[in-house]
Amino acid sequence: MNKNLYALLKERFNPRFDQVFLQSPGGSSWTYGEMDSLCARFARAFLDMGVAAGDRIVVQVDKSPAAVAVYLACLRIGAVYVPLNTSYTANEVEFFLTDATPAVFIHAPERVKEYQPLVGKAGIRHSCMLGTSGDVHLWSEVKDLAGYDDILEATESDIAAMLYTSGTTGRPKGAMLSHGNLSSNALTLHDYWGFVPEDVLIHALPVYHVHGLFVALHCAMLSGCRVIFLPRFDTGLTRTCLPEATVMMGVPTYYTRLLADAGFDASICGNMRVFISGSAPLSPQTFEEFEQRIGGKILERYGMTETGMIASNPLDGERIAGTVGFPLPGVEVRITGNEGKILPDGEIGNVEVRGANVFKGYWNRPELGREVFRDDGYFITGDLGHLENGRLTLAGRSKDLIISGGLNIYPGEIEHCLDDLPGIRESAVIGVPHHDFGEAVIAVVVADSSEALTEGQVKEGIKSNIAGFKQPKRVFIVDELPRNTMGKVEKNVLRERYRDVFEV
Ligand code: MCA
Ligand code: AMP
Repeated sequence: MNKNLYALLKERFNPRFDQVFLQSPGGSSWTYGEMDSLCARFARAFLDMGVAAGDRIVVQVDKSPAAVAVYLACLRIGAVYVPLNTSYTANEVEFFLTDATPAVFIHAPERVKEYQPLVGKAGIRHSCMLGTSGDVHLWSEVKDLAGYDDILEATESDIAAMLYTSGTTGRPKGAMLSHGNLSSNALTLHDYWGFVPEDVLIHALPVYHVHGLFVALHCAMLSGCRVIFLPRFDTGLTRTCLPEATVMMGVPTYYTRLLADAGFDASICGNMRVFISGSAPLSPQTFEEFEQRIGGKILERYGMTETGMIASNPLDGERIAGTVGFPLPGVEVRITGNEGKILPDGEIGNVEVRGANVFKGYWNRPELGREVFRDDGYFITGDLGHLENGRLTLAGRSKDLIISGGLNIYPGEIEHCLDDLPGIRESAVIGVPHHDFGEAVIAVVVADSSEALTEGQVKEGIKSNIAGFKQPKRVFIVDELPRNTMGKVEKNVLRERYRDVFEV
């Protein structure tokens, strides 16, 4: 049997071929049948370019129905889909191109000047432009093509997508997710959250991360439901779409922003059956404020790029603030001490996960894969937590990670960038509480004694090298960094010192 994820999705949405799949707030829409046909034409275009199964297609484009069709076309022909955050700079993209060695690179038309030299340097056979509206660039090229209507035979372990996730040290690494990984997680979530064809999902998330691309779209496609496809999260627009919606998925920032809007109240949520939150911790205050205002509880779940979704609060049972619920069916979770010994209920330790959802390893980095897997197949997530009566509660991270507005930022990457700037001797990057993003990045730097350094100079110095969301929102210049007796920078001291920089 064909284990290609697209075969599964298509089998499920087939009875609803004429129904609307993606609907933009402006009124234009794509039915499931139209999306299948566009996907078939992109698939044909890629085959004509010589793309073979297992070849990577790197895609950095704005959110649009065509971006979704490109993803589905990659699945269809067994190519490996590699989406990139649109805010990555050319410097960051160069690394991804060199690492992934794609057969095709698809980018936004506005960035052609920046990317032309990179494409030549990386020796990429085909680069194409894809904008958000029809009839130009790749859209026009596929318009009159005869679609590739087949779906390439794939096994469960064939790689469907590769998503870059930053390492605690060094450069990001590509997590390889197979057709089996994605299918198993999609089926589980679809059933666990009770998706039905009558659902209407508000989709305001970007489509280059697990949350917006896999979790949201796969649940919708398995049920054949309608998706209100917003170009980005906007509080006012989301509010106007709520009355006709039944499900929303978002990062905690979406909910804090909605709650800050006086027009967000129970009267516009009459059809809503569930609000789902994930990617970052949902604060108990937001959970409670939401319950008081709307009369229902946000359903919080927990996942990772490498594993898809791991645990979820129940659809029907009790949802508890500050917990991420029960391990999903088919997903095993255990808590271990530092030597790998399994800890009893209630004790905090490493969260480890095993199941059909867990990724196949890091692209070209087998040694890193070995570090994060136990011999019995459990994956060490880098998150800390405890289990109590089957429920998982997270208690921070052993990995040095900042999550800002649902986006992951590894301090090491920013510190390398800062340390390369003239006038900086050393730096420490930390996350501190932020009223909108949950956590915000700040940098504490030590200047070379001879130089008079300003916050503005430091910010300007790294601007073109790293994506906007990673850039420190404040920079503090100090004489020295606090260190422990081993000489290690005491980031907890810095976090305490700067905890009130932003109004929370
Ligand atoms: C934008 N900016 C940010 C962020 N986003 N700064 C810190 N953290 C952010 N998340 C900065 C920009 O660089 C810019 O800075 C300024 O804010 C305005 O940018 P804009 O794009 O207009 O911001 P926005 O539209 O308000 O976006 C904020 C957002 C967005 C809506 C929270 O970041 C978002 O949709 N986040 C969701 C990310 C997501 O999908 N996460 C799931 C990952 P300047 O003004 O200085 O230029 S998947 C995952 O984590 C796992 C698997 C899971 O469990 O789901
Ligand atoms: P990513 O590397 O983008 O896949 O992000 C995965 C990380 O996001 C996890 O390892 C957690 O640290 C964090 N995360 C995801 N969902 C939650 C949640 N509900 N609560 C707390 N942290 C979360």
